[in-house]
Amino acid sequence: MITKDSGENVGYSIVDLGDVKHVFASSAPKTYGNLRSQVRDALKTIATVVKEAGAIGSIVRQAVFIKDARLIDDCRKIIAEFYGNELPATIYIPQPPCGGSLVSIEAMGIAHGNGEVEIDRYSEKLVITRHSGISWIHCGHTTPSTPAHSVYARSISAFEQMERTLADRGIRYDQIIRTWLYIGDIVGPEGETQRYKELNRARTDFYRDFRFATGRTPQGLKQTVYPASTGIGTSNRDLTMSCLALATDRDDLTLVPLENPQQVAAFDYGEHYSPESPKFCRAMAIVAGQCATILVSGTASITESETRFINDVEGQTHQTLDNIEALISESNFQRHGMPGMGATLDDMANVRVYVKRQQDYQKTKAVCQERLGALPIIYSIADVCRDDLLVEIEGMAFSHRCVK
Ligand code: 3EB
Repeated sequence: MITKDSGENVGYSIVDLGDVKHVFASSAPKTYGNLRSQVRDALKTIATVVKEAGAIGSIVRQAVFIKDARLIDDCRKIIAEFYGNELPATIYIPQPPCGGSLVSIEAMGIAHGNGEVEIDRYSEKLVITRHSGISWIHCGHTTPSTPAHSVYARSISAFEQMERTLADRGIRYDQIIRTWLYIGDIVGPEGETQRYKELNRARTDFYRDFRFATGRTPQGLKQTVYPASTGIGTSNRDLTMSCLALATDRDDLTLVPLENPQQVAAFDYGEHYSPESPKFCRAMAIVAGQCATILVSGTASITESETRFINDVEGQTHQTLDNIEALISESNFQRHGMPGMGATLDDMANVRVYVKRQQDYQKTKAVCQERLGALPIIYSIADVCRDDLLVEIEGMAFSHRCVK
C-alpha cells in the first residue's frame, strides 16, 4: 500500500521503502488571482500536504505546467524566492493546465527512513540525492543554446546542454534512465518532413555513440537499451528537455528496460512513423534489493504499432491504462527475468495525463479516477506525437510487495 489521497486541487502519495520515503504531490491553485498568487498558492499547498503527511521531506524535483511560455521568467523568480536555497530541480513546461489555472505543479520529495539521505542542490538544472548507495541525478529545465532554427539543430544542442550539465558533476550521458522531451507544434511540418521526426533523427544521431545501462541489465538481454521517455507537444514552438540519471557503486542494482508485449517496441516502429525510430523503452525499472522503482514512459492508445480507438477519448484512455497495467504487471516482469517485482495500477505513485483537446478533459478524468483512484495527478493540454492520439499518460510505480 502506498498512502495516497487527492482532492479537487491537490493530491499526494507517500511511498515508504524502509530506508527512505518518497513523497509525491501535485497541486493547482485554489483561487485564480495573478501569477504570483497562483504559484504561491500551489507551492504552499504542496508544502502543507508534504508536512501533514508526516514526511519532513524536502522537495527535490518539480515540473511546473504553465499556460503561456511568456510567463516562465516571472514564474521562475517567484519560485526561486519561495524556495530560497532549497530550490528543486525544475522544468517549466508550456502546457495549459486542464483545470484553467495559469500553473499547476508536480513535485517529488524525499524523506529519510532508517537510512541517511543526502541532497546536493546546484541549481534549477541539477539536484542530486543520495541514499542506500544510489545517487539520483535530477536534471531540470534544459533548452537549446544554438541560434539555429531547425528542429534537428536545436534538438542536438539541447542534448548537448544536458550532457554538459551532467558532465560538470562527473555524470556520463549514458547514465540517463529517463528523459522528457517537450516540443512545440510536434506534428507540424519541417521542410519535407515533420518536427517530431526531426527530433527523432537528432536523438538517433546523438545516441549513436552511447551504450545505456551497460553491465546493469538482466542477463540475456540482447536489445540495445534506451532511456524511458516522454515525447510530447507544448504551446510554444521551442524545445525543452529534462532527465533523470542514476549512479551507484552497488553491484546488486539492475536496470530493466521494459517492453510491452502488446506493443511493437518504439525503436522498431516502421519507417512510416519516423525514418529514424523513436529511441526509448516503454518503462525503465530500477531493481535494488527486493524493490523496483518503475519509470513509465509516455504511453498512448497504441497496440502492435497502430493507434486504437480513433476519435474515442474514453476508449483511448482505457487502452492507455491497459498498456500501463500490462507493462508493469508481474507477468511482464517474469517475461523480463525479474519475478516478484510486478506492480498494479494501485501501485502508481504519481501520474501525468496529457490531453490533446480541452473538451476531452472531463471524459479522460472520469476514466482515470475510476481506474487509478486517489493519487497525485496532473492534467495538461498537449498535442501528442501522432495526429490521431488524444491522450498520453506517464508516471511512477513501485513493486507491489515493497511498499509498506
Ligand atoms: C508512442 O508510444 C507514443 O519520443 O520519447 C511516447 C513516449 C511517445 C515517448 C518519445 C514518444 C516518446 O509512440 C509517443
